Amino acid sequence: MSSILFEIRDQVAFITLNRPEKMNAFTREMALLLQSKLDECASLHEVRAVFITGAGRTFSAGQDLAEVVDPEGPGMAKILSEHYNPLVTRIRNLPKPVIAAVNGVAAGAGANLALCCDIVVAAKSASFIQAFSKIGLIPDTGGTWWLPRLVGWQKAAGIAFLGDKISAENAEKMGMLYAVYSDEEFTGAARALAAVLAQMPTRALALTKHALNYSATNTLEAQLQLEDELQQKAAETKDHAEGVNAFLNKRAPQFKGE
Ligand code: T3D
Repeated sequence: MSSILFEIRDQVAFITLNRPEKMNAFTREMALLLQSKLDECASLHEVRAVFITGAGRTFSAGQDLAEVVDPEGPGMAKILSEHYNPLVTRIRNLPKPVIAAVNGVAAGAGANLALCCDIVVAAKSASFIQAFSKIGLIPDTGGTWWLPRLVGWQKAAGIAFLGDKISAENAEKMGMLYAVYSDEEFTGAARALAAVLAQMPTRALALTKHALNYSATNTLEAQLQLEDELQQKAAETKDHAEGVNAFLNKRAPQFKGE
């Protein structure tokens, strides 16, 4: 069975991290396969939203620690530069919305991979653990970048230093998540969200994502300039014309992602 399951349905690419017996911990093979699936999502016109979840009771326990101590393994330098860093940049640069549907524990690189997605939703029983400090490491996979931006400096430091388990409800209260659903509703609600996003004006969402990426480091003046440039591009899309036409004719828009 593949460590990454991949299926396209109704213009949504469903990606499932699939090593449930090892809490979907990442090996090199799995990280590289996920990278290639994200590339496929970027290039396929029929994919208009990406949905990442975990098989079984966990989202992901992060790096496979058995691989870390394997003398034949990739070693720390490759684990970050060839596995997780390219995953984060692929997700941030993918010109389509990426949803992390956190079904259970998300630990270490698994937690931060979820947090770098555009929209993070979680089941009520899910949790987030910056497990790094427990094994003498620092948060990676963008954790030191995302956490202070999402939850503020104090909470970020506490969560990163202590490595304690943050429930989905507390994570939502802190601003780490878009929504938490009951365990019963979770799969349906998360998929419904992906279905809605896949019918939206994909290019405008991609341009919005681009603007949000830059907002973290831009000055206000630079961001206003960027919005100006990106809005010109959005205004040239067929979906913009369709949206305006649908509004004026009092009908629902039919966006094509063009
Ligand atoms: O060098 C580097 O490491 C650089 C890269 C760093 C990136 C990182 O992600 S560092 C952080 C790595 N992750 C962790 O430290 C988390 C370790 N796992 C846990 O803390 C717990 O397993 C969980 C909280 C995720 C779940 O706990 P629980 O009690 O529900 O399950 P469990 O019994 O601990 O685990 C079930 C199985 O999964 C077990 O295997 P076994 O004994 O049944 O054969 C366990 O060993 C395995 N497993 C869980 N996490 C990992 C793992 N195997 C390898 N690597 C793991 N990360």
